[in-house]
Amino acid sequence: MENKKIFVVRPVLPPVERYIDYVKQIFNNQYLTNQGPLHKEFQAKLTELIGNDNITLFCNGHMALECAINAFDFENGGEVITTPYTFISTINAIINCGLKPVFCDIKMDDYTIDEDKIESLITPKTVAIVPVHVYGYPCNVKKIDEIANKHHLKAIYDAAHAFGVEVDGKSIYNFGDASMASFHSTKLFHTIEGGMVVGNHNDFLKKRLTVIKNFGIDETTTLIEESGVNAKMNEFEAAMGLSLFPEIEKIIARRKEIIELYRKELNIPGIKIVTPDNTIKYNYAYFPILIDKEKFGYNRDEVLCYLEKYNIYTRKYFYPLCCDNNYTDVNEKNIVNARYVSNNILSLPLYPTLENNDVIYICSLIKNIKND
Ligand code: T4K
Repeated sequence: MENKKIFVVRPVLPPVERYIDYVKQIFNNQYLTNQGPLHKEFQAKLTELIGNDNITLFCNGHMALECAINAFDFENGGEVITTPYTFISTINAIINCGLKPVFCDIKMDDYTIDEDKIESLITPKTVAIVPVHVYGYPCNVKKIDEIANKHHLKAIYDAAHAFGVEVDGKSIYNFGDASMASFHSTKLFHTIEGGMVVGNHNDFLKKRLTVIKNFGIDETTTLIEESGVNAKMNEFEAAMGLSLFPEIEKIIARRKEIIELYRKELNIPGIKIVTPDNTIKYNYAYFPILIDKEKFGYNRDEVLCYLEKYNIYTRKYFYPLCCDNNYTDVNEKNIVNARYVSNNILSLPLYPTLENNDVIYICSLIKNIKND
């Protein structure tokens, strides 16, 4: 066991024959990218699953989010209320659109943006709210959508981690003005690299994004409507999504089993594990533990280093905070919880092929940690 390396994530893969069958189709029809037949088939499957046909596919989650924000044509310098407790992609997408992130604190019970603190950060310059369903824990979408409507702001969710999550029996992607998904290889469902934007209210976003992600070319008029980018999903990526599609429920079920085992084994003082609200359908995307040194005896960095000695590679998702760079400002008083969580959180290995024995081994190392 000690020589085996265990990473925080291993990509889930479909049966290789299934992927090869799709690749053969690509070779036969010689359509490799630019909204080919597999792209269309994958989009149709997602439409059915999510119950929304305003879906646009992208080459990755980052470009999906950046293009979604861009599509609303916010005035340069507009303020966007968001969380510092996320992957840096969220903040870079806001900044790359010429906007300014304004950081709001998170809640200690699920690390998502504190909806009760959003309104106090709204100024005449605020144009949007970009909350993040971090680890797949859903933000308070109903309250946030209400605030956005009341103040005429757009709610654009970074739902990179939230594939498969449902609130009130409907996909999480059906809240807000738009949501982005990441289909990166490290996600529970993926297309190698890939992403998606789901728009709500009408098909404005889908039309806009289809143009923006294709250099700004509007194929319906052959006009170049605006300066765009190249952010299209290719056929090999769509093939991976189609190959993994039949596995989604199995993947989520196995992740649930692993998390339940972790929870049972790690029921010890000083280790806090989030319990998502039982009214939602959760996707078991990550397994973060919050370590309280006073009660546990060791801090997060000590646990990380100790596990590494035994070839267990955990990750500090999310440290440092996304406001800790030289291109954004922050009021430290507004991010007290985020600062604490970022300094004490550790994501443990989680992927369907992780064996129960591996989980028990990781937990026994944590429980028996010592200075050696
Ligand atoms: N918004 C949020 C909230 C996000 O979390 C992300 C991405 C985005 C936006 C942007 O979405 P994308 O543009 O990525 O679609 C990873 C992922 O690259 C990134 O997708 C993800 N979030 C972020 C949280 O994590 P790293 O730097 O931790 O990945 P890496 O390469 O170190 O991989 C982690 C472990 O996984 C490695 O120890 C080994 C293993 N691994 C990884 C890959 C890629 C494999 O075994 N095989 C593989 O192919 O960023």
